[in-house]
Amino acid sequence: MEYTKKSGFATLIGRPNVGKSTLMNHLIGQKIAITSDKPQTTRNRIQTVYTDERGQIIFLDTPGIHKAKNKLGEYMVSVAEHTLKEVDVILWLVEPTTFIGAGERHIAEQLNRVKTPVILVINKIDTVKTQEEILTFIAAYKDICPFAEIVPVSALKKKNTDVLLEQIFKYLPYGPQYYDEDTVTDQPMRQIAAELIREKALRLLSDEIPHGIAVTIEKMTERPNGMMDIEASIVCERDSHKGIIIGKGGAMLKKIGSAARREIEDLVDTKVNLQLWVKVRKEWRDSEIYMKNYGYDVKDT
Ligand SMILES: Nc1nc2c(ncn2[C@@H]2O[C@H](COP(=O)(O)OP(=O)(O)OP(=O)(O)O)[C@@H](O)[C@H]2O)c(=O)[nH]1
Ligand SMILES: [Mg+2]
Repeated sequence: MEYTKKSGFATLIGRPNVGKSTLMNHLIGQKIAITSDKPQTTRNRIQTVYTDERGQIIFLDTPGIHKAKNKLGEYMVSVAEHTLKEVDVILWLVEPTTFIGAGERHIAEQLNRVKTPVILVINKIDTVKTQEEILTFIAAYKDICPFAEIVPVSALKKKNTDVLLEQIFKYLPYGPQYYDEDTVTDQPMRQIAAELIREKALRLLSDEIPHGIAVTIEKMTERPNGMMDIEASIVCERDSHKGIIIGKGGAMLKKIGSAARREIEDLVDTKVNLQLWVKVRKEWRDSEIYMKNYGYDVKDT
Protein backbone atom coordinates (compact mmCIF):
# COMPACT_ATOMS: atom_id res chain seq x y z
CA MET A 1 0.00 0.00 0.00
CA GLU A 2 1.26 3.44 -0.83
CA TYR A 3 0.86 6.05 1.87
CA THR A 4 -0.24 9.53 0.91
CA LYS A 5 0.31 11.19 4.28
CA LYS A 6 3.37 11.71 6.39
CA SER A 7 3.93 10.32 9.87
CA GLY A 8 6.82 10.10 12.24
CA PHE A 9 8.55 11.07 15.44
CA ALA A 10 10.07 14.39 16.47
CA THR A 11 11.95 14.83 19.74
CA LEU A 12 12.36 18.17 21.51
CA ILE A 13 15.70 18.41 23.25
CA GLY A 14 17.82 21.14 24.79
CA ARG A 15 19.09 22.60 28.03
CA PRO A 16 16.64 22.98 30.93
CA ASN A 17 14.22 25.92 30.80
CA VAL A 18 14.58 26.75 27.08
CA GLY A 19 10.84 26.22 26.51
CA LYS A 20 10.56 22.66 25.17
CA SER A 21 7.36 21.82 27.03
CA THR A 22 5.79 25.21 26.33
CA LEU A 23 6.48 24.74 22.63
CA MET A 24 5.12 21.19 22.52
CA ASN A 25 1.92 22.18 24.34
CA HIS A 26 1.41 25.03 21.90
CA LEU A 27 2.02 22.84 18.84
CA ILE A 28 -0.53 20.23 19.91
CA GLY A 29 -2.94 22.88 21.20
CA GLN A 30 -3.35 21.43 24.68
CA LYS A 31 -1.49 21.52 27.96
CA ILE A 32 -0.14 18.02 28.51
CA ALA A 33 3.43 18.71 29.68
CA ILE A 34 3.88 20.85 32.78
CA THR A 35 5.99 24.01 32.57
CA SER A 36 7.63 26.39 35.02
CA ASP A 37 10.30 29.04 35.22
CA LYS A 38 12.47 26.62 37.23
CA PRO A 39 14.97 24.46 35.34
CA GLN A 40 14.50 20.67 35.31
CA THR A 41 10.72 20.76 35.30
CA THR A 42 10.23 17.83 32.93
CA ARG A 43 11.54 14.52 34.28
CA ASN A 44 10.16 11.90 31.93
CA ARG A 45 9.61 11.56 28.22
CA ILE A 46 6.17 12.89 27.35
CA GLN A 47 4.60 11.70 24.14
CA THR A 48 1.94 13.69 22.31
CA VAL A 49 0.31 13.60 18.89
CA TYR A 50 -0.34 16.31 16.31
CA THR A 51 -2.57 15.49 13.35
CA ASP A 52 -3.61 17.58 10.35
CA GLU A 53 -4.23 17.07 6.63
CA ARG A 54 -0.50 16.68 6.03
CA GLY A 55 -0.22 13.73 8.41
CA GLN A 56 0.81 12.99 11.98
CA ILE A 57 3.72 14.13 14.11
CA ILE A 58 4.43 12.28 17.33
CA PHE A 59 6.27 14.64 19.64
CA LEU A 60 8.58 13.54 22.42
CA ASP A 61 9.13 16.19 25.06
CA THR A 62 12.23 15.39 27.10
CA PRO A 63 13.97 16.53 30.29
CA GLY A 64 16.57 19.26 29.89
CA ILE A 65 20.11 17.99 29.30
CA HIS A 66 22.27 19.17 32.20
CA LYS A 67 25.17 18.17 34.43
CA ALA A 68 23.51 15.59 36.68
CA LYS A 69 24.01 15.88 40.43
CA ASN A 70 22.11 12.76 41.48
CA LYS A 71 20.59 9.56 40.10
CA LEU A 72 17.38 11.32 39.15
CA GLY A 73 19.41 13.82 37.09
CA GLU A 74 21.31 10.99 35.38
CA TYR A 75 18.02 9.30 34.60
CA MET A 76 16.58 12.52 33.13
CA VAL A 77 19.56 13.12 30.87
CA SER A 78 19.56 9.53 29.65
CA VAL A 79 15.82 9.74 28.87
CA ALA A 80 16.50 12.78 26.69
CA GLU A 81 19.58 11.39 24.96
CA HIS A 82 17.94 8.04 24.24
CA THR A 83 15.32 9.70 22.07
CA LEU A 84 17.94 10.95 19.62
CA LYS A 85 18.25 7.61 17.87
CA GLU A 86 14.54 6.77 17.84
CA VAL A 87 13.15 9.67 15.85
CA ASP A 88 12.86 11.00 12.31
CA VAL A 89 13.76 14.55 13.20
CA ILE A 90 15.35 16.29 16.19
CA LEU A 91 14.28 19.74 17.36
CA TRP A 92 17.10 21.35 19.32
CA LEU A 93 15.75 24.30 21.26
CA VAL A 94 18.08 27.08 22.34
CA GLU A 95 17.84 30.47 24.01
CA PRO A 96 18.17 33.55 21.78
CA THR A 97 21.82 34.36 22.46
CA THR A 98 25.18 34.23 20.71
CA PHE A 99 26.73 32.67 23.81
CA ILE A 100 27.39 28.99 23.29
CA GLY A 101 28.38 27.37 26.57
CA ALA A 102 29.63 23.95 27.62
CA GLY A 103 26.04 22.70 27.86
CA GLU A 104 25.28 23.55 24.25
CA ARG A 105 28.60 22.13 23.06
CA HIS A 106 27.86 18.87 24.83
CA ILE A 107 24.53 18.62 23.01
CA ALA A 108 26.14 19.53 19.68
CA GLU A 109 28.63 16.67 20.17
CA GLN A 110 25.80 14.19 20.63
CA LEU A 111 24.00 15.52 17.58
CA ASN A 112 27.11 15.28 15.45
CA ARG A 113 27.16 11.56 16.21
CA VAL A 114 23.66 10.79 14.91
CA LYS A 115 22.47 10.87 11.31
CA THR A 116 18.98 12.16 12.14
CA PRO A 117 18.24 15.62 10.68
CA VAL A 118 18.38 18.39 13.28
CA ILE A 119 16.26 21.53 13.22
CA LEU A 120 17.71 24.31 15.37
CA VAL A 121 14.81 26.11 17.03
CA ILE A 122 15.77 29.50 18.45
CA ASN A 123 12.99 30.06 20.98
CA LYS A 124 11.86 33.11 22.96
CA ILE A 125 12.36 35.54 20.07
CA ASP A 126 9.69 37.72 21.69
CA THR A 127 12.50 38.82 24.01
CA VAL A 128 14.70 39.93 21.10
CA LYS A 129 14.58 43.55 20.02
CA THR A 130 15.63 43.43 16.38
CA GLN A 131 15.52 41.03 13.47
CA GLU A 132 19.26 41.62 12.91
CA GLU A 133 20.02 40.18 16.32
CA ILE A 134 18.43 36.88 15.32
CA LEU A 135 20.86 36.70 12.42
CA THR A 136 23.77 36.90 14.85
CA PHE A 137 22.37 33.92 16.83
CA ILE A 138 22.02 31.93 13.64
CA ALA A 139 25.60 32.78 12.67
CA ALA A 140 26.87 31.70 16.10
CA TYR A 141 25.18 28.31 15.95
CA LYS A 142 25.64 27.52 12.30
CA ASP A 143 29.16 26.18 12.61
CA ILE A 144 28.83 23.93 15.63
CA CYS A 145 26.51 21.41 14.00
CA PRO A 146 25.15 20.83 10.48
CA PHE A 147 21.51 21.85 10.77
CA ALA A 148 18.82 20.74 8.36
CA GLU A 149 16.91 23.94 9.15
CA ILE A 150 17.08 26.89 11.52
CA VAL A 151 13.75 28.30 12.71
CA PRO A 152 13.33 31.20 15.16
CA VAL A 153 10.07 31.01 17.14
CA SER A 154 8.29 32.18 20.23
CA ALA A 155 6.49 29.34 21.97
CA LEU A 156 4.95 31.71 24.48
CA LYS A 157 3.70 34.28 21.96
CA LYS A 158 2.96 31.60 19.34
CA LYS A 159 5.17 33.19 16.70
CA ASN A 160 6.43 31.41 13.59
CA THR A 161 5.38 27.99 14.85
CA ASP A 162 3.44 27.24 11.65
CA VAL A 163 6.74 27.52 9.79
CA LEU A 164 8.24 25.05 12.25
CA LEU A 165 5.44 22.52 11.62
CA GLU A 166 6.03 22.88 7.89
CA GLN A 167 9.72 22.14 8.35
CA ILE A 168 9.07 19.13 10.59
CA PHE A 169 6.73 17.55 8.02
CA LYS A 170 9.43 18.00 5.40
CA TYR A 171 11.65 15.49 7.22
CA LEU A 172 9.00 12.86 8.00
CA PRO A 173 8.52 9.80 5.81
CA TYR A 174 5.20 8.85 4.24
CA GLY A 175 3.51 6.30 6.46
CA PRO A 176 0.47 5.12 8.39
CA GLN A 177 -1.35 7.16 11.04
CA TYR A 178 -0.22 5.60 14.31
CA TYR A 179 -3.01 7.20 16.35
CA ASP A 180 -6.58 8.17 15.52
CA GLU A 181 -6.92 11.85 14.85
CA ASP A 182 -8.57 12.72 18.18
CA THR A 183 -5.65 11.39 20.21
CA VAL A 184 -3.48 14.03 21.81
CA THR A 185 -1.47 11.89 24.17
CA ASP A 186 -1.13 8.38 25.51
CA GLN A 187 0.07 9.58 28.92
CA PRO A 188 -2.13 7.93 31.57
CA MET A 189 -4.53 10.29 33.37
CA ARG A 190 -2.97 9.39 36.74
CA GLN A 191 0.38 10.54 35.50
CA ILE A 192 -0.92 13.84 34.12
CA ALA A 193 -2.75 14.49 37.41
CA ALA A 194 0.43 13.82 39.40
CA GLU A 195 2.37 16.14 37.10
CA LEU A 196 -0.18 18.94 37.50
CA ILE A 197 0.17 18.71 41.28
CA ARG A 198 3.96 18.81 40.92
CA GLU A 199 3.66 21.82 38.65
CA LYS A 200 1.69 23.78 41.24
CA ALA A 201 4.29 22.89 43.88
CA LEU A 202 7.07 23.97 41.50
CA ARG A 203 5.38 27.27 40.79
CA LEU A 204 4.30 28.11 44.34
CA LEU A 205 7.41 27.03 46.25
CA SER A 206 10.77 28.70 45.97
CA ASP A 207 14.43 27.74 46.03
CA GLU A 208 15.63 24.19 46.24
CA ILE A 209 12.49 22.56 47.61
CA PRO A 210 10.70 21.94 44.28
CA HIS A 211 13.64 20.00 42.87
CA GLY A 212 13.33 17.42 45.64
CA ILE A 213 9.62 16.84 45.15
CA ALA A 214 7.85 13.85 43.64
CA VAL A 215 4.11 13.26 43.50
CA THR A 216 2.36 9.92 43.64
CA ILE A 217 -1.33 9.24 43.14
CA GLU A 218 -2.45 6.81 45.85
CA LYS A 219 -6.06 6.57 44.79
CA MET A 220 -8.16 7.74 41.87
CA THR A 221 -11.78 6.60 41.84
CA GLU A 222 -15.01 7.76 40.27
CA ARG A 223 -18.29 8.02 42.16
CA PRO A 224 -21.57 6.94 40.49
CA ASN A 225 -22.43 10.63 39.99
CA GLY A 226 -19.19 11.13 38.03
CA MET A 227 -17.29 12.99 40.72
CA MET A 228 -13.69 11.90 41.11
CA ASP A 229 -11.83 11.28 44.35
CA ILE A 230 -8.07 11.61 44.18
CA GLU A 231 -5.60 11.04 46.98
CA ALA A 232 -2.03 12.02 46.30
CA SER A 233 1.22 12.31 48.21
CA ILE A 234 3.81 14.98 47.78
CA VAL A 235 7.18 13.46 48.61
CA CYS A 236 10.01 15.70 49.75
CA GLU A 237 13.50 15.15 51.09
CA ARG A 238 13.54 16.92 54.46
CA ASP A 239 11.33 17.52 57.49
CA SER A 240 11.96 21.25 57.12
CA HIS A 241 10.70 21.05 53.52
CA LYS A 242 7.61 19.22 54.67
CA GLY A 243 6.84 22.14 57.00
CA ILE A 244 7.20 24.64 54.17
CA ILE A 245 5.07 22.60 51.78
CA ILE A 246 2.28 22.37 54.37
CA GLY A 247 2.69 26.04 55.33
CA LYS A 248 1.17 27.99 58.21
CA GLY A 249 -2.03 26.28 59.24
CA GLY A 250 -1.86 24.20 56.04
CA ALA A 251 -2.13 27.31 53.84
CA MET A 252 0.49 26.34 51.26
CA LEU A 253 -0.80 22.80 50.81
CA LYS A 254 -4.29 24.19 50.39
CA LYS A 255 -3.03 26.59 47.72
CA ILE A 256 -1.23 23.82 45.82
CA GLY A 257 -4.29 21.58 46.15
CA SER A 258 -6.88 24.03 44.89
CA ALA A 259 -4.75 25.18 41.94
CA ALA A 260 -4.08 21.56 40.95
CA ARG A 261 -7.71 20.54 41.47
CA ARG A 262 -8.96 23.22 39.08
CA GLU A 263 -6.68 22.04 36.30
CA ILE A 264 -7.40 18.37 36.88
CA GLU A 265 -11.13 19.19 36.71
CA ASP A 266 -10.60 20.85 33.33
CA LEU A 267 -8.74 17.79 32.16
CA VAL A 268 -11.20 15.10 33.29
CA ASP A 269 -14.22 17.37 32.79
CA THR A 270 -15.84 16.53 36.12
CA LYS A 271 -15.71 17.69 39.73
CA VAL A 272 -12.68 16.49 41.66
CA ASN A 273 -12.18 15.99 45.37
CA LEU A 274 -8.41 16.17 45.88
CA GLN A 275 -6.68 15.20 49.10
CA LEU A 276 -2.97 15.81 49.49
CA TRP A 277 -0.50 14.33 51.96
CA VAL A 278 3.13 15.20 52.47
CA LYS A 279 5.79 12.56 53.09
CA VAL A 280 9.52 12.73 53.72
CA ARG A 281 11.86 10.29 51.95
CA LYS A 282 15.43 11.33 52.58
CA GLU A 283 17.57 11.44 49.45
CA TRP A 284 15.05 9.61 47.31
CA ARG A 285 16.69 11.18 44.25
CA ASP A 286 19.66 8.91 44.81
CA SER A 287 17.62 5.76 45.48
CA GLU A 288 16.71 3.60 42.51
CA ILE A 289 13.96 1.90 44.50
CA TYR A 290 12.22 5.14 45.46
CA MET A 291 12.76 6.61 42.02
CA LYS A 292 11.08 3.60 40.49
CA ASN A 293 8.14 3.96 42.88
CA TYR A 294 7.73 7.58 41.86
CA GLY A 295 7.69 6.81 38.14
CA TYR A 296 11.34 7.23 37.20
CA ASP A 297 12.42 3.79 36.16
CA VAL A 298 16.07 3.61 35.27
CA LYS A 299 15.44 0.55 33.10
CA ASP A 300 12.85 2.40 31.03
CA THR A 301 15.35 4.71 29.33
N1 LIG B 1 9.57 35.00 26.88
C1 LIG B 1 9.38 33.71 26.57
N2 LIG B 1 9.38 32.78 27.55
C2 LIG B 1 9.18 31.49 27.20
C3 LIG B 1 8.98 31.09 25.86
N3 LIG B 1 8.81 29.75 25.84
C4 LIG B 1 8.90 29.33 27.12
N4 LIG B 1 9.12 30.38 27.95
C5 LIG B 1 9.26 30.35 29.42
O1 LIG B 1 10.41 29.63 29.76
C6 LIG B 1 10.23 28.92 31.00
C7 LIG B 1 10.56 27.46 30.82
O2 LIG B 1 9.60 26.86 29.98
P1 LIG B 1 9.43 25.27 29.91
O3 LIG B 1 8.54 25.00 28.74
O4 LIG B 1 9.06 24.72 31.23
O5 LIG B 1 10.94 24.87 29.54
P2 LIG B 1 11.56 23.40 29.32
O6 LIG B 1 12.59 23.54 28.26
O7 LIG B 1 10.49 22.41 29.08
O8 LIG B 1 12.27 23.16 30.72
P3 LIG B 1 12.71 21.75 31.42
O9 LIG B 1 11.51 20.86 31.43
O10 LIG B 1 13.11 22.19 32.78
O11 LIG B 1 13.85 21.22 30.63
C8 LIG B 1 8.77 29.16 31.40
O12 LIG B 1 8.74 30.20 32.36
C9 LIG B 1 8.12 29.59 30.10
O13 LIG B 1 6.99 30.43 30.28
C10 LIG B 1 8.98 32.10 24.84
O14 LIG B 1 8.81 31.86 23.65
N5 LIG B 1 9.20 33.38 25.27
MG1 LIG C 1 9.97 20.73 30.11
